[in-house]
Amino acid sequence: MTYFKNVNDIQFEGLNSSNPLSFKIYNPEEKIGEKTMEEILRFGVAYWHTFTEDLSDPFGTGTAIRPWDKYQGMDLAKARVEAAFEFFEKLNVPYFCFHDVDIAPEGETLRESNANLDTIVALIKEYMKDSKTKLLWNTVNNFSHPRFVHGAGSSSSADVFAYAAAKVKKGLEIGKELGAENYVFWGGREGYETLLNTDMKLEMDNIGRLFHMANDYAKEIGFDAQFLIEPKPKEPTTHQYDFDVASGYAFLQHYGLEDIFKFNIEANHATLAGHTFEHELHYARIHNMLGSVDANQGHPLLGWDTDEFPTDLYTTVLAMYEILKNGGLGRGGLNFDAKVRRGSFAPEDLFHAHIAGMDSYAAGLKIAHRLIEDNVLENIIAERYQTYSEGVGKEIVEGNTDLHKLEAYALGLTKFNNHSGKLERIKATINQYILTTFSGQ
Ligand code: XUL
Ligand code: CO
Repeated sequence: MTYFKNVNDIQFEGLNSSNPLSFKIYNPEEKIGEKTMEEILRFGVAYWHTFTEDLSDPFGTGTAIRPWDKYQGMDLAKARVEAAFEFFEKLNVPYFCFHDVDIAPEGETLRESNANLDTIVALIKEYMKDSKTKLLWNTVNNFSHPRFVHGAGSSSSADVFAYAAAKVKKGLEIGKELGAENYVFWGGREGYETLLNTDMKLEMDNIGRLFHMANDYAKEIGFDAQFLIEPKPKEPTTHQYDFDVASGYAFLQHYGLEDIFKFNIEANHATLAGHTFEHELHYARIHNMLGSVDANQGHPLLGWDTDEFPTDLYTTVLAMYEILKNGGLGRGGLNFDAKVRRGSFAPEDLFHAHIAGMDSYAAGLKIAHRLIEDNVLENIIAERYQTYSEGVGKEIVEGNTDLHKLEAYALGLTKFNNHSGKLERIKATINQYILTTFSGQ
C-alpha cells in the first residue's frame, strides 16, 4: 500500500527549482570539507510528531488528515510503520527516533504493552533490513500516562518508580534489538510543582539511581548506545531537575554519571530556559558533552514549547558552527523534534516541513563551514583575549601568580587596554557570509 501517493522521491534540484517537493540546498552527496552533507547532518525523523501527532491543541481537537487514520489499535501501529518507511525512503533520511508508546499501543498491563512492542519491533526490524534508515535513538514515554502524575524516577510512589524502571529496561532491550546509536532520557515529569510536598533530595537521588541501573543493564545486555540526557527547564512541571545543560551537567557530575551521558540539546528547550540555542550547544561542547540535537525552533511570541520546524537561518548557522567546532555529532544527529502547524494538516505538509528543516540546516552547514575556514570568529576572539598570551595574562592562565603579585602589578597600572567588542561589525560580517554563500548559484 502507498500512503503518500502524491509524493515521489525528494531530489536535490538547487536553489532555482520551483518544485516545492525538492531540496534546494540539502544535497546529500555534496562534500563540505572531508565529509558529505548526509554524513555531517545525520538527519532524523521524529516518529511521534510525524506519525502519531493529530495536531490537537488545548483549545481544539486534531486537524491532521493522515492516510492511516482509518486503522485502529495494532492495525494502526502496523500501518504507521509501513507509512514511516515509505516516508523515510522518499525523504532519503538516514535516521529516525521514537518513544515506546509512539510505535505500539499500551495494553492493560505491562506484559500486554511489552507484547505489543515485541510485535511492532519485529516488524520495524523487518523493514530496516531493506532500508537505509537506521535508529538514531529510542526512549520510553514515562510522562503521559496518569500513573506518572507525580513523575517517574522522581515519583513519590515506589511502585511507579518500579514501573518506570521496567519500561526503561524494555526500552534498552528494544534499542539493542534495533541497533540504536543512542538512548535518550528526557525527564518529562522529573521535576516538581511545589516544595510544600516535595522531598527534592530523595527525588534527585532516585533519578540518579535509575540512570545507574539503566547503565548497568545496558552493559549486561551488551547495548553500547551513547546515553543522552535532554534538558528542559519547565513544561510539563514547573521546576524540571534537568533545567539546562549547566544544571544537567552538575547533576551528572554529582551522581558520577558524567562519563556515561552526553546531552541531547533541543533548540526550543534552550529558548524556554532563557538561553540561545548556541549557548546550550557551546556549553556542552566545551565540556565535551555534546551528543545530539533535537532540531526545532520556538516561536518568539509564544512562551511554550511550540516545536516548530527549524527555518531561521541565523540560528542554524550558529548551531552548525558549534557542531562543526565539535568535530561533528559523533553518534548523534539532527532529529526533527518538530511538528507541522495545526493549519498544515495535509499529508504533504509533512514532506514540506522536513524539506524546509533539512534545507535550513544544510544552509547553516555551508555558511558555518565558510566562517570556520576563514577563521572569522576565531580571529576576533584570539585578538580579544590576546592579553592572556603574554605578560601578566600568561601568568594568570598558567597558574604562575597569586593575589600578592597581582596586587603589585595592579598598583602600577594607570590605564586599561580594553578594546571595542565590535558586535555590529561581526553581525554584518555574518550577514555577508549568509548572503555570499549562495550568490552566483
Ligand atoms: C519534549 C521532548 C521529547 C523528547 C523525547 O519536549 O522534547 O519529545 O525529545 O522524550
Ligand atoms: Co526533544
